[in-house]
Amino acid sequence: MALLRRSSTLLRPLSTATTTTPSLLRPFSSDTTPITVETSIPFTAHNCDPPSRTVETTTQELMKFFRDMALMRRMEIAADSLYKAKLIRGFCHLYDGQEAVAVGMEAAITRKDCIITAYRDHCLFLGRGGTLVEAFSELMGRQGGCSKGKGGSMHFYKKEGGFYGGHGIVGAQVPLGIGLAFAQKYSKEDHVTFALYGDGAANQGQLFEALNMAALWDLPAILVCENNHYGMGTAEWRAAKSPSYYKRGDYVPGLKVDGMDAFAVKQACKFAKEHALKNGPLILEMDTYRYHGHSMSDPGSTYRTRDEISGVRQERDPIERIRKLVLAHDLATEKELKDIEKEVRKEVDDAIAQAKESPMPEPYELFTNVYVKDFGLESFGPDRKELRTVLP
Ligand SMILES: Cc1ncc(C[n+]2csc(CCOP(=O)(O)OP(=O)(O)O)c2C)c(N)n1
Ligand SMILES: [Mg+2]
Repeated sequence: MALLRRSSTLLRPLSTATTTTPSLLRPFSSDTTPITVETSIPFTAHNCDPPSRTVETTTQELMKFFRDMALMRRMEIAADSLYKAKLIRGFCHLYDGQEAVAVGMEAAITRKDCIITAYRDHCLFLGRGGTLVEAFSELMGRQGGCSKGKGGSMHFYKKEGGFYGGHGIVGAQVPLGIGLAFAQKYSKEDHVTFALYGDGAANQGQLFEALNMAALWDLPAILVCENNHYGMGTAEWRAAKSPSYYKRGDYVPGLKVDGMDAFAVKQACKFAKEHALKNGPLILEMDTYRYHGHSMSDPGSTYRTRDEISGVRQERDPIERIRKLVLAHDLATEKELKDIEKEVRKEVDDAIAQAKESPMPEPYELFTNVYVKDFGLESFGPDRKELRTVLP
């Protein structure tokens, strides 16, 4: 009963996606005429004034949001099938439902800004400019993967795109993210780091220790709590005395954001970047939801009701929100949107076919990139014949 009572707040009508400027039918790929949209609900702020609900966009951006999220969704559904076909092994955590966080954040920042996250990392990698072929190759443990097939689902990485992983130890990416923000400040760069973590990680001590240092040194760090309301099978209210994660920084300001609304995410991230560069850290709590279970070994239906999942799909789905906006503005027809989804499906299928052609890593790769070269310890050679250890 308690689960049902608490989770009913997850539902919020998609119909609240209102628009304020009328528009005409336009070719969507390049139309940059300004359109104004309003976020689903107002932001709730802690220790700061919230940004406006009114967000500037264009046809081009709306269509990009639709396409990018449709691509991410399709990639995750395909990963589910590949896992069941045993072409992906090991851990695999899917992001479908949470796509608006990835696309909204990207729309507000540049690739010079850093993102670091936990193991639910496939879609964030795509957002940072990673390709589908690199993603599927990594998932299937192939050489063509973004981590040369040696990391798998939890360890996607793209340094040149400002993406620092992909981490399997819950919460450990947050202090690393604060380190990235320290480096940005130290190098006098005008860039920030977004360190993402889940509601399950939000109660860990290391998070508060890192936040304290970030606040002491006014580091350009944004802590993004992706609150999908469950840490594995544990509902947030069973794990946190205060699940108002945007307030948990106490002296650090925070903002609660509808993480199912890409425009709310964009607005919040823009606000957070400006704030962090001027004043230091900030917490963004993204109210979001994952449709899949925690990982591929969790059917995801024992600790929550099917009605809850289908209710969120119907009322708050991030892709459907954009579809509704596009149709309300007559920016594209239903058929054109369906065609985009078809195109995306083909793109995913082609990428999988290409990834399957990529060979498995060579055995000697087992020991490369494990230790920093010439820094204490160096090991290589799977037959151990060449094993060499250098102590400092
Ligand atoms: C230090 C540590 N403890 C426990 C685990 C096992 N574990 C993996 S994910 C997870 C739950 C995390 O939930 P949350 O932070 O809400 O992220 P979500 O999976 O919902 O995105 C746990 C306990 C781990 N990987 N690392
Ligand atoms: Mg969670």
